[in-house]
Amino acid sequence: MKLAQRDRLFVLTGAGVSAESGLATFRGSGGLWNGYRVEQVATPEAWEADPALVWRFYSMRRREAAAASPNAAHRTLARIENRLGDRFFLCTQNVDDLHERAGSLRVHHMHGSLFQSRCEGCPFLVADTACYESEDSLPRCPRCGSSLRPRIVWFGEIPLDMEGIYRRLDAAAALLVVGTSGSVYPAAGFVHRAVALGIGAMYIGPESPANAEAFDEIRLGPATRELPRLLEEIGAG
Ligand code: BV8
Repeated sequence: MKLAQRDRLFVLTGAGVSAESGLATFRGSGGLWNGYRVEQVATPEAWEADPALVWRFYSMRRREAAAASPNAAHRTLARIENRLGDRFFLCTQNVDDLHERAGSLRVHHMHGSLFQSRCEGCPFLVADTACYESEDSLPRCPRCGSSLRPRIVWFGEIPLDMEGIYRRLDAAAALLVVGTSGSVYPAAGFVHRAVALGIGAMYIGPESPANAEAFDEIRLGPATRELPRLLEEIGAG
């Protein structure tokens, strides 16, 4: 991947960049997500039907993410950002905070953030690391009394700041996609948008993604190996 002096880089990451930190990927666990089926827990319908179950699921994910550490993939992306500054933008599908804990500053969580909760009835939003494991401990909004939910974008909900994402993507000279199966939209469609605009697109991961045909280049391997190699190549060392 060649980046000229003023070129902007747009990076999209998925669950694969956190895999080597020990966090389960959706596909890796055979379509179950930490033992739950996605439609059981990551949809508004699931929340409507059983908020306690959904809070148990996200409480478990909070505990796992808090116990995990960033890996060399997260750290390498932070180094590339350090070198490129404002020419770098990281959009992640992940809801964990490992990119930030590795030093990334310019991170957008398009599917929300595990360590935030928001009110169902008003704009109240709060940083929240708590675990809610029993029916009678479900959190309520301190402002309006409505239920607090995980600040997560579920299936059927619109990802956060799509306008800002597309503005950044359209201004990039290169798109780097790392560790995502390319099965969830609209994230999986970013490469098609990029290529249609003449933006070069590279994928890094151990297996070809579902949208492989759209990429100019695919580097098969774990992100912790391939990203440091890319770092050398683009001279952001
Ligand atoms: C929406 C939060 C409308 C939950 C998540 C076409 C267009 C638009 C929408 C749709 C469409 N077709 C279908 C839809 C609807 C739906 C969808 O895409 N369904 C799929 C199942 C077909 N999309 C939606 O509902 C989205 N909303 O469309 O709104 C709209 C859109 C735009 C504008 C206006 C209106 C909302 C989707 C968000 C759902 N929430 N996350 C939570 O985390 O609890 S999605 C969730 O699943 C993740 O965030 C992630 O995005 C996805 C999992 O995917 P991956 O990250 O790719 O993980 P996966 O396990 O699949 O793959 C892991 C990869 O890592 C593998 O490839 C593996 O090889 C690789 N890997 C493993 N080890 C390593 C590695 N890579 C590197 N290194 C390693 N060591």
